[in-house]
Amino acid sequence: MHSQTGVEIPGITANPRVVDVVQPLIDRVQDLIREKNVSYDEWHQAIHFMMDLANSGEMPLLMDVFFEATVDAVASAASASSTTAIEGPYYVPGAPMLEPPCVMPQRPDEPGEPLVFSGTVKTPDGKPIVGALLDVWHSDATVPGTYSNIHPGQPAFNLRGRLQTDEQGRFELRTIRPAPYRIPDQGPTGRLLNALGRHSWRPAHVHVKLTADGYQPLTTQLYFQGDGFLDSDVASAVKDDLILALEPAGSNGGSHLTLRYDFQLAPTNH
Ligand code: MBD
Ligand code: FE
Repeated sequence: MHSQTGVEIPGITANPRVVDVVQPLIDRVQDLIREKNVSYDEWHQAIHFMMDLANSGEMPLLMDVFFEATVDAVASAASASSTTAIEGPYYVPGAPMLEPPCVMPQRPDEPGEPLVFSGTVKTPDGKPIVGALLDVWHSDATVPGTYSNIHPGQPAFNLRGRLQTDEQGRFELRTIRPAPYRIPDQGPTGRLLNALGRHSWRPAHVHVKLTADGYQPLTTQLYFQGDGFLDSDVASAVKDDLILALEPAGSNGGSHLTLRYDFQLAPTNH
């Protein structure tokens, strides 16, 4: 019933992993075409959709929305670090290096509630990791949120920054509270979500990529208690222990929200 695999033909070099993973994928699509009686018209629509997707630049977005959480689940099962989450399509390397007191690059009139994000980076047995590098990025506070370097309207690297832990493994970053994010609805990803009867929102989140010499890198996201999209994230990337309380705090006449999180990095195995 299924295509032949593993036949040795001169000049053809099978990749065993492709045979193992991609061949069953093809087989399952063939099964579905039969099972659902997919018509020629639908077949041509599918081809047009793939062409649109490639031309729109949304391929990484669609892949992350539908599949990255599953890749993360497989990867995190093998890790002793603290809870991971997907990277998503909007990480940009080379964000400004910040020095204490660390303030996220932002416009003079940046909208949004002031937020102080602080915590520690430690080993699983509680030793501080000095000089760990946190690469932090998040949307602005307009609803839906937008990302610098991706959506027009913000200066390059707005709300993107890198900072290091101090001698006690601590970090602190002053920024603003991001808004929930909505997948653009004019593009192929948004149109597909609509046709699936699914909304296109992600809960508000702060992305973090953590690296330190001798430790496994960690990619995660932090979410805020009370967000209306925690239970229906379009990217299925929310994990309970990444949902944090935003506590009000005040100092020197100013007031802000605080977000606290303690990360753990497992050592690299050599
Ligand atoms: C995002 O900001 C995001 O984090 C993911 C996973 C998908 C689309 C936009
Ligand atoms: Fe995001």
